[in-house]
Amino acid sequence: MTTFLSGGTGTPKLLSGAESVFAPADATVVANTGDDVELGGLLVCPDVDTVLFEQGGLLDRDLWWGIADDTTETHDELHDIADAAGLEPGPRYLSDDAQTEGRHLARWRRFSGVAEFMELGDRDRAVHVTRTGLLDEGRSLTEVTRALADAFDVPVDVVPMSDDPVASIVHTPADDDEYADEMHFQEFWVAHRADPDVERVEFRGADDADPSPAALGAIEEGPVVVGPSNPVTSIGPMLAIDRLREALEDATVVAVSPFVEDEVFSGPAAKLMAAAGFDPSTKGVAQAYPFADAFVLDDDDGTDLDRPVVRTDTEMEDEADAERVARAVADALEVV
Ligand code: FO1
Ligand code: CA
Repeated sequence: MTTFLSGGTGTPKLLSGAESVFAPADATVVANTGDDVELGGLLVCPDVDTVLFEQGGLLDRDLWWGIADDTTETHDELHDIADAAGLEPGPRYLSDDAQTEGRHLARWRRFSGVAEFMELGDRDRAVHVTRTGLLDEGRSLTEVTRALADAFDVPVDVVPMSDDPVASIVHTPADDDEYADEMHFQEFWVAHRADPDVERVEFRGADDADPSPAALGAIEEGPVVVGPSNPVTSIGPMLAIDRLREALEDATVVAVSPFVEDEVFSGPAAKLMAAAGFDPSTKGVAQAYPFADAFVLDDDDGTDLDRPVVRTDTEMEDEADAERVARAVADALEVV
């Protein structure tokens, strides 16, 4: 067995070429759910879905989210209606009063669907309708994720880090008048293109969240591969759940740095790392993962670490690149 911890891009990319190195039938992918939002009554789980769509062969590989060649008829109509009715475009948070109790519902990740601020493709939306409906019927997010994996013939076991809601909340400086003092990660990333200054990142709900039994079991069984994901917003939510972090401390763990020294391959990692008190570099990744037993670094990355290192070209453009990085991960597992 091998357990992969995944965010939205780096680890799904690694998995795209890993099957000759790590047999899919023996792989469990624990997906971050700190990015999840409820939008227009639908629970959207971006990181879970990127793994499902990549492994199911339907991912949009230009964006690394959503379904390839999806249409946006419903999304466009939502905007046309809002425009015609003179309704302000989103993000539109729902009021406290609008909250209904439900296991997948939590006010701080609930957005109105009016002028939907994230683009949901039509086929993608069908996934969210199915997921939300099954949750409303009383199934856990783990069960629902496995049902969706079956639907898309996904060969790996994909499980959410928790069945309980956790939300990555970005705090901005109080003296900055341009933006609200706190916002959901998706508002920071999609609506504001990572422009706000970040003071800290909070994983709201993590103190009360249990690990999903499947995620905890897979980490305990190990070994664990932390893919080249954002240590703060992709892996941070998992580390904020005490029992997951403790299980990682006891596991054999290899981590792939998403940096080449202080250059990051994609996304807002550097800014978020600095806000979380880590060096925005490979050195900071090692600080963020004190439980990691070895690292895979790019061969242009000369960072001197206190743990074993395997080097390869970690830039992944295609499946052959991903296979090369997967082999380096397997080599790193040999030396720990
Ligand atoms: N990212 C965007 O930049 N703009 C979008 O409109 C958008 C919509 C969206 C819908 C479903 C989904 O699963 C992901 C979506 N993403 C969008 C990606 C997402 O914001 C992030 O890249 C991940 O949460 C980071 O892992
Ligand atoms: Ca390189």
